[in-house]
Amino acid sequence: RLDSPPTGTPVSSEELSKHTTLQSRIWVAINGDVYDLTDFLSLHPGGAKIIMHYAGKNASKIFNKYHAKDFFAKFLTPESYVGPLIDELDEEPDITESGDAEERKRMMENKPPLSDMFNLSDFEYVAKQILPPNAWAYYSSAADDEISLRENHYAYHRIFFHPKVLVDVSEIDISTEFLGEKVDAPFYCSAAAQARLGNEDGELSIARGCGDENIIQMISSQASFSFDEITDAKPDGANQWFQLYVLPDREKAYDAIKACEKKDIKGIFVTVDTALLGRREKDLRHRVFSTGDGDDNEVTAFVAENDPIMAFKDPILTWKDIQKFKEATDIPIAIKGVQRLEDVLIAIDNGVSAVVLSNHGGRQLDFARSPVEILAEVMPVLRERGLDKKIEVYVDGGISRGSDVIKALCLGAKGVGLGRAFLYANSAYGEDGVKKAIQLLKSEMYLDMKLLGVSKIEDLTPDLLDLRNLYARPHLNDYLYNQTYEPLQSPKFREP
Ligand code: 173
Repeated sequence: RLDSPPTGTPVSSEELSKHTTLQSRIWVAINGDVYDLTDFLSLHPGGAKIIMHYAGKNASKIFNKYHAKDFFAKFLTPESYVGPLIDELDEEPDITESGDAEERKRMMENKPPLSDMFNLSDFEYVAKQILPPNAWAYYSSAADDEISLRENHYAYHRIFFHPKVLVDVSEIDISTEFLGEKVDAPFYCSAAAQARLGNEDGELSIARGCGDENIIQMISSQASFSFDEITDAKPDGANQWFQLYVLPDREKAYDAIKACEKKDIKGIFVTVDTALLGRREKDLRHRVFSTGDGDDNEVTAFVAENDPIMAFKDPILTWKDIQKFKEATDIPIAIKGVQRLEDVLIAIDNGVSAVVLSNHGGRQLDFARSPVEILAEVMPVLRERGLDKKIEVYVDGGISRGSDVIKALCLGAKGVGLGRAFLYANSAYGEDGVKKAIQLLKSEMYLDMKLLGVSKIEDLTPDLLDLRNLYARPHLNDYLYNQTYEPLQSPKFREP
């Protein structure tokens, strides 16, 4: 059951089945309770259509796959609780399920042992084979032509090293501090929604794996387990951050901040790049579902509505809100999704503790620049103005090697976040996979620091990098366009 108000009017399944239109209101049964989701339709990140599909029915199966039991408290108003369902009603099938489950099970049983994982891309490869198609589509997709997704990754390849020689590198220490907390390596698990799509234990096994390796887990606002379940899953002494999506109902944000205080969260990362969800077409194509009127040929895609009110996040979130959040708590407030120097300067003026230079893993505005490129622009200005100690600057997106982490740190980042890498490691191997992924990244860093002639994090400096090609962005293939483009023809010779 969800954490809902205790009272309400009992509802029969017959009564429930009458509420399938906007006029009669949209009622849905979830885990034995009935909710009026009419006002929530336009706020649902997965679109209104899927809710309409389950109107008047028992949606528990699909709901429980995507949402946690604190969903009611986090996203709905008390008025949306109708009451308990008084009779048994079969759960409707989950219409997002697709692909060959038997084949996936076989692949899962025969997957390579963890000892065969040599780098983070190996986890991605295995995850791609074993994930249900909808989960792979959701995790891997990015906005539009996925230019930013790929640019995030490739940008690191345009930076080379200037290693030092003949320095004592007998002891390497890659530990550092994030917002005042000791961490064993300068990277963290960034927030990503719906970890349970790929693994039954979802965010819980990520919490355990990160905690054991003393790496911070940033908990998603859209996690598939409740905030309490995830904070309770972390081992003693481990630290967590919280990623906050601010909804039009501001009270929910303050409730979340209070919950963070109770659970000793060490940083609140307000995400500011998501006034509307980006269009991730691989994902949208996979969300095609049967309308179920006995006609399986009729398929509809529930596309992120173009309707301006289809705003999951609040489009009028401003710096004033950030000030208020700061006043409401002693937990450090950070801004996630900053994409220009000017905004870093405003963040400093507003006294925020940290910014994450991020384009949301390429999932929001396509052609947003790669965070590492922005970092290279931002840090020299902060240093020149004596502001570089006033704020912690993090980057996320495109990181897959220890050398990527080192490059970002040389430029002046405090740390880097990885999102998909953790989803993939967790989907394929659970907690052990999460730990192995962290260990691989740590050991890559350890080795690369030795070869770079640097023994501790503070000694990673910009002079160790060759940045000459950083801005020489290569052309990234537009696959969709190229598939249909008909090349121009050269002049033809006459047949002899
Ligand atoms: O990137 C995402 O998919 C994301 O940020 C999100 C937002 C709302 C609900 C689920 C995921």
